[in-house]
Amino acid sequence: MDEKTKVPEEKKVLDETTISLDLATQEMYKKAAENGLDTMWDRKAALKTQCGFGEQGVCCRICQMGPCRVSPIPGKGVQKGVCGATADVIASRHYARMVAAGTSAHSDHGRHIAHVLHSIRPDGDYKIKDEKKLLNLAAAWGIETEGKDIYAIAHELSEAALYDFGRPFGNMTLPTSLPEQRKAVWQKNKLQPEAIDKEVVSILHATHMGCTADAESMINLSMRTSLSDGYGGSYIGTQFSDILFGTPMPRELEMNLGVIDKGMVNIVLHGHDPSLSEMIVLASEDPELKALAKEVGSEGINLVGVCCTGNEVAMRHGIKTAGSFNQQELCIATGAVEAMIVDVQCIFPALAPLAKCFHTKFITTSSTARITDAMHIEFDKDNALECAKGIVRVAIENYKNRAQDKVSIPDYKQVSRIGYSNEGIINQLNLVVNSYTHKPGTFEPLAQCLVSGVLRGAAGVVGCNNPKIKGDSSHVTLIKELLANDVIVVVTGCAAQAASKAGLLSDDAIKYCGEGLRKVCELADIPPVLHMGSCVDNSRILNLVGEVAKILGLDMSELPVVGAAMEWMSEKAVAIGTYVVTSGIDTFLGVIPSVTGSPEVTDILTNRLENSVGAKFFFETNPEIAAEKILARIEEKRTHVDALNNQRMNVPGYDDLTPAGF
Ligand code: SF4
Ligand code: MSK
Repeated sequence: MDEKTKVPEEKKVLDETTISLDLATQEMYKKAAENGLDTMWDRKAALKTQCGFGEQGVCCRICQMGPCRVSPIPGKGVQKGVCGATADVIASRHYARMVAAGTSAHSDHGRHIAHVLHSIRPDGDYKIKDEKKLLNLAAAWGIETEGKDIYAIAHELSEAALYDFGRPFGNMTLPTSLPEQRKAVWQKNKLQPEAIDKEVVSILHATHMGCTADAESMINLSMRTSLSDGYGGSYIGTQFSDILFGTPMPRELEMNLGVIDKGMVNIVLHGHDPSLSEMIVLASEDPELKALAKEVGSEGINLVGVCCTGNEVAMRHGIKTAGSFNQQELCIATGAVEAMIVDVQCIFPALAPLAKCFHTKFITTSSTARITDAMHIEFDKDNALECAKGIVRVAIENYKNRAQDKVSIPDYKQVSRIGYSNEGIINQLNLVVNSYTHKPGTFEPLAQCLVSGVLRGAAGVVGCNNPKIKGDSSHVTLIKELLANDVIVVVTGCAAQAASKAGLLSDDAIKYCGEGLRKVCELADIPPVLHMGSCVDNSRILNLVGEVAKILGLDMSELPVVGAAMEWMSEKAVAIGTYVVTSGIDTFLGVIPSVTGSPEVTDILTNRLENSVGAKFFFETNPEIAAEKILARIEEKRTHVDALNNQRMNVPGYDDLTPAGF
């Protein structure tokens, strides 16, 4: 066993029931730990007490006069760094840098997809799968499409979007779903993003030693930068992926570690960028490779996903999901994985030494995420399918090296309904359109359910797992409380996988719902928790909220909707939370961000932002209390839709104005 992977002898195996709600995770952790393997929970425990200064955001190492650790208590201890930066300056700069890194990750992903769109040709590996979306987006970017070849339009669109990354003048293109009232709020507060790369560069400049030293200005810059993620990089990543790989539609599949198949060549896809995983999916269907898988003695090729790549291929192809962020190591620990293929983001460096304890090939494919001790096969988008076939071949040929006596796969998998892109949701809503709405193909029925109060509100529960919290428990507890109170829930990222494992993406979950939500689910034939995709697909949620606000003539901040990231860990989550709040949607964080050493920054985020953008952050680690606060906030925000409902009730023929069945 690799020395780097061994659990030190004096370290004891943790009580598995404390690490995760999920039984498959508990079982696999226990086996891994008993076999001397080291996983995220063991490493978290080994850190013992984590650094309090870092935790509160008051340690600065921005220049080499530091690091400077200042006191988080006003008036007590050292109050300033060498340059005179206070806790407020240090914590706000730290926050801004998290937003910059998160925005960079999503936006670089979006840029890569835009480059793939630019490279397509009729005889190439990548094709146009959603022509309608291509034309709609081309119109939004002001591109003339009449009489033009579809590939020429795609190239023009990708160039226009790539221009928005470095636009030298003016402002980047914003989605058409954005209500005018929201744009006005941004204009008033100088929050309109100029260009995606420019925002990241500018905020890094502003956080450089000797620049912005004012917490409020720093948070404002953070908001502007985050918008270039949600409405720029992530939006491009999602929409252009739909053009290239297809817009997801509802489907059923199985999730959890039990989808790893003892008799097959198991290939785990992990990361975020679908341009790689799409080609691996195609390669795994290649007749020659399928035959090779049989020749080596297996029953075939079993592709499974993890984290957001898992979400991408699940939503578009029904590829089973083996797990979320906190199960990445456990996949390898089953001993049945021939290859784990990764691209970018959320990939533990620990996977490389862990893979060496088994026969697993841990294959990195991107120069953005090279990892020591991994096998590296650079993915070439211009020779994509051949490259993907080569990677799949490595996995198949590795099957013979599997030690069957090391194989242990927890027998847990959950059937889930997924694939609720905005278009997928609208298709379902068409089932409840009646004579009043007359608008099939819109979110009108959903908007009217919110107005009538059949649904009290809607919540986006998103984000990661974090070993500071018993895995999945906060996501699941919060979601169940919301369902019981007629709040419909949409999920993305690892929160979606948590919901899936807990059976919440199924019709069976209707048993957790209040009366109104139950009716909506039955009529629209949907589960009460809708899987909308990966982390970049939070941009789908922004579009959904924007469209509903436009239908009702309201600002996004006037809708009874909230966001929640109860187990977040990533800088991307900070960018997401910031653009959600800047969009006018309250956001609940179940892991406290590293800003509490500054009362000023904490006050801005959890209080004062409401004055400028109509929403704020709530820091609440207890999911039950978070649910209570969310419900109270939703009722507060219902004032605007209640007013619309009162107007509606005074309209003659009111009875006809209710969506069918309500
Ligand atoms: Fe210390 Fe100021 Fe340098 Fe930060 S920027 S490390 S507070 S001297
Ligand atoms: S993968 S960012 S752990 S949601 Fe998008 Fe999951 Fe969070 Fe990574």
